[in-house]
Amino acid sequence: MKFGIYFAYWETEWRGDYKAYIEKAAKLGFDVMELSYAPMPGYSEAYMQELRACAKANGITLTAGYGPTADQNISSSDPSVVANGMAFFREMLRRLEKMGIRSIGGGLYSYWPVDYSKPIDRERDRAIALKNVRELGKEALDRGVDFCLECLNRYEGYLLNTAKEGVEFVQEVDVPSVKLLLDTFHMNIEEDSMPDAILTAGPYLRRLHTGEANRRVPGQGGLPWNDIGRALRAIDFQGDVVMEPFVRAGGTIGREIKVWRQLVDKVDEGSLDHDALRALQFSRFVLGRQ
Ligand SMILES: [Mn+2]
Repeated sequence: MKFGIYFAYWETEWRGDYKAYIEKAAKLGFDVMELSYAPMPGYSEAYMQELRACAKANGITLTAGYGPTADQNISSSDPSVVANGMAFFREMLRRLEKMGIRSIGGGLYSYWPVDYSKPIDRERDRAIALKNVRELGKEALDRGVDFCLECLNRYEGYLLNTAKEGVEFVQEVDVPSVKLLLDTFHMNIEEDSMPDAILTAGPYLRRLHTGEANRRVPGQGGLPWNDIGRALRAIDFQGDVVMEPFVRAGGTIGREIKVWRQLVDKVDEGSLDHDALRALQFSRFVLGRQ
């Protein structure tokens, strides 16, 4: 089990000084730094190499997350939207390989946040997503990238809400690079039992996002972390446990994640770093027993 954190914890926009975050992750003792893919289409080839070298020099594994926009939706019934999305993802896979990022996760099979003012045709969209995820999964396999489908709560997604639905989908896709990303925040809304969901995901689980029910850092709320840890050890989880706390209101992140109030007393960098370090120590002990 490797332990990481999502850079967005410190930010209110989906971008930042990624080299500084890699150095911060190393300094705090993390194994993994998760970055948003959002700014990466604009990176030069030279900068992508620099990012890769920076991670290597700091002993940090990079992972990436992304929420496709409505015009990148590969489950759309509009073929021109799908064509745009497929081209976007092909370029993404090329860039990830270049940066040495071996794992991309999120609601990659749909778009985010979903506009629920429009009608939803779940079966139709699922079939379209299945075909296109399979095609991209083969390309991801060639690039050495794992394509991790995140199961999202009902308010943020409608195709994969539970681990069981995720496993059924991934089994139908049947390409080894296509795996699952579970997130304790979403599981807390959708699953009967978090440990059972982890056992259900079993070998398909590649990444686990962690955070309390209100998205504070692990250890500052009431989720069943001991049971979650037992389940991870029962499936011999070798993937990445990435905490994904959101505690700051404001900006695009505050609006899209719906953080309407500051969830901690202090959000200065030192206080956030301190909470992250405590949560890392808690996670290594309770989940990884290291
Ligand atoms: Mn997540």
